[in-house]
Amino acid sequence: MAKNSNGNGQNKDQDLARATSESANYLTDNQGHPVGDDQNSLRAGPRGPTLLEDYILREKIQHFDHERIPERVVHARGAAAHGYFQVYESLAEYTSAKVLQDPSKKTPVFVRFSTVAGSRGSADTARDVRGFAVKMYTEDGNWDIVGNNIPVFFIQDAIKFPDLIHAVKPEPHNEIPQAASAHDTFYDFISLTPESMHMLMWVMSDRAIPRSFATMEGFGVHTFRLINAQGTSHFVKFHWKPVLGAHSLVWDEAVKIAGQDADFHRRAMWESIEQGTPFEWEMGIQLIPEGEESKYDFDVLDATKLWPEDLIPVRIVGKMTLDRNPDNYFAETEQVAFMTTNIVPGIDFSNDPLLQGRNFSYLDTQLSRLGSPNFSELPINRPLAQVSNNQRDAHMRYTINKGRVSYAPATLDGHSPDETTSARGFHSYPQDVSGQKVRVRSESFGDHYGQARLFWNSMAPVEKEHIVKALQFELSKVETRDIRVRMLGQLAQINEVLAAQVGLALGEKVQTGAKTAKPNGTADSADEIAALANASSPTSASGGLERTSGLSLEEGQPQTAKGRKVAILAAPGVAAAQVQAVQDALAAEGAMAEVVGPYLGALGDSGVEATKTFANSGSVLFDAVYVPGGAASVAMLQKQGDARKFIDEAYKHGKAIAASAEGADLVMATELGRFAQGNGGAGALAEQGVLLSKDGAALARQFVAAIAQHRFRNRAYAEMVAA
Ligand code: HDD
Repeated sequence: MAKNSNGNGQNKDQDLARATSESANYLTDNQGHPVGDDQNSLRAGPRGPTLLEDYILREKIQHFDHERIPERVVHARGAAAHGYFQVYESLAEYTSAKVLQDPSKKTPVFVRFSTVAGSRGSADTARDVRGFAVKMYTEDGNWDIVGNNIPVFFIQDAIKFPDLIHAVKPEPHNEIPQAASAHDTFYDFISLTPESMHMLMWVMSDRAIPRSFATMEGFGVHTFRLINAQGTSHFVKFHWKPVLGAHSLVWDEAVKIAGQDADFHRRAMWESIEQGTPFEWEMGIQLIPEGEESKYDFDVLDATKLWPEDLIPVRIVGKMTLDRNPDNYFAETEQVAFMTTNIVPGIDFSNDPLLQGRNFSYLDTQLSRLGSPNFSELPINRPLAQVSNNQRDAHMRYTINKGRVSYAPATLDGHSPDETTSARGFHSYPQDVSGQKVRVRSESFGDHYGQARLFWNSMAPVEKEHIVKALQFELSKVETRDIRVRMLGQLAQINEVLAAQVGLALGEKVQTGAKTAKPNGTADSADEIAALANASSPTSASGGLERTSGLSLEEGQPQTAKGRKVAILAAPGVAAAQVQAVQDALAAEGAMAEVVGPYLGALGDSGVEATKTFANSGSVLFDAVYVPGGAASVAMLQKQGDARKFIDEAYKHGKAIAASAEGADLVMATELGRFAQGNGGAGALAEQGVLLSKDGAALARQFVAAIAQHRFRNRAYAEMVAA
């Protein structure tokens, strides 16, 4: 077959190297002219006016003036990394997609994580959905799974997307609030949109404040199809399960981190990859054979519904590893263009109306953001597969096509590329389609509360408490009472205990039904309501399940200290051997440690160096705290409010705390220590993940095990400690 090759099959690294201008070892302008002076503009005499002739000045300033491209209208803030995907065993039974067939093949990937509502400069830890966009450079062209860290969406039809986004974005008259859904326009829209209730439950849950990109699940959200070589179709949902388990921040941490380190998530990914610890996920699929979808009481085309894992298990089929940071944020992370239409032969769309609308939106948005249909030629977007067609020209054309044929059919020069009619070519699944042209929502999309209840029922008590607190926070920021009341009405449809608890913080009494009935028909104390909170609500659109696994973050997570970050609190006189011992124990488990001291650098002649200080970091940036012995070090830290607060705050947030030898004195000097005295002291603290011991080696082991538990929810004094 003749080809109009544009060289796209070249090695990607070579292409990238060609695209950089760093090869000259002297300064040039953009035309390659050597520059003799980059410090002074050309002027008429040392004190005279600048000359128009100064092409070097003009080119440099003009390029600068045009440095920004429009930020993404949603998902503006993001960070990305390179890596690869490998399937565990051939899925040829289900799909002819080559990327899912050969376990020996490593398919390069580029993955961008993002928040949705905030602009490019907003904080990483805002309460929000996270984008989880995967681009696989497969041999049959690029495959993008443009997903989120939540498996469902706010709306069922793409025509509502601009409304949803206008409602959640900062309000148009004063551009407040940034990166936050806690405001009137969002809840005005949501309270009038019952189909959003399931997604709202997810966004108010701990899922919306992930601990790290590495501890986030990813979901393709929509139902797609897998098609095998015989043309058999299965409906499929794609999942990414984090190898480290799914973990979240607590709200107080998320708020404080936004101030202490707005780049918390992107920094953690960058540093981990630089240190040689990749981020890893396993790919999972849920399958429903074509024709069997109607046996469920939810519609597989409805993006506000998930497929309960207890009904349709997730089969783990491969692994994705992110192990290389981008070289240049703009060229790669900012210019990467994801599109739901990037699928490969063996995978196909479903009729999900949200997906169908997205299939228009992404190409359109890339034309607007990147300014030319040639965005697909940018190094980060260019497929590794050959590109060969008769499309030509347009702004910023990179390819130099040869020959005179740019049309088909053609005989001249033998140059027109042939279609691939064989199995290799992309062929849409030949689904029967007929019907009237209508603008209607299918009745099968009509249940808006059943799966919201399934989610609520599936939460652990502490997760329910977090959802209630999140809604109390969000709705108390809504200034219009009518909207608040309307939201309580919606919440009552999901679970009246939930609505009543949220209502307490809003000064509203929520009528509760039979289950919570009081003589006056209301529930009016937090304790009374909490006692009822764990009763399950009846569900629908859930395949008959009242609850399902796969939704709670408190269940079934792998226990590992890998990737965790530990603060070692130290001052001059610290026992260096104890610091070393815990550092070794942590490193052996793949956890990281930093010494936090009163100042940077060598701590007296202890041989220990502080890499962080109480001025530039706080406990919220770490997963656990260790206090080594050394009488002088501990005596100094005991006098520092910041050091004591560090421990109290870590305690409040449920993090593992350990202290060896004299280090225990610092723990006992905190507010938590004072509560513990007289209440069982060190023994009672140990059960709560606060480990005080003289035996350094045993302590290090227990500490690592405690970190692996992620959080201790049984902290007796958590509410009392003020930090
Ligand atoms: Fe979208 C970006 C995910 C619905 C229109 N979307 C964008 C990104 C992700 C998602 C991860 C960022 C990609 C990147 O990192 O560059 N979007 C979703 C998911 C949805 C969804 C999981 C529902 C299941 N999106 C959705 C709809 C529309 C869009 C219904 C429009 C009809 N999304 C866009 C967009 C963006 C975008 C405006 C902004 C920048 C971009 O595409 O490249 O076209």
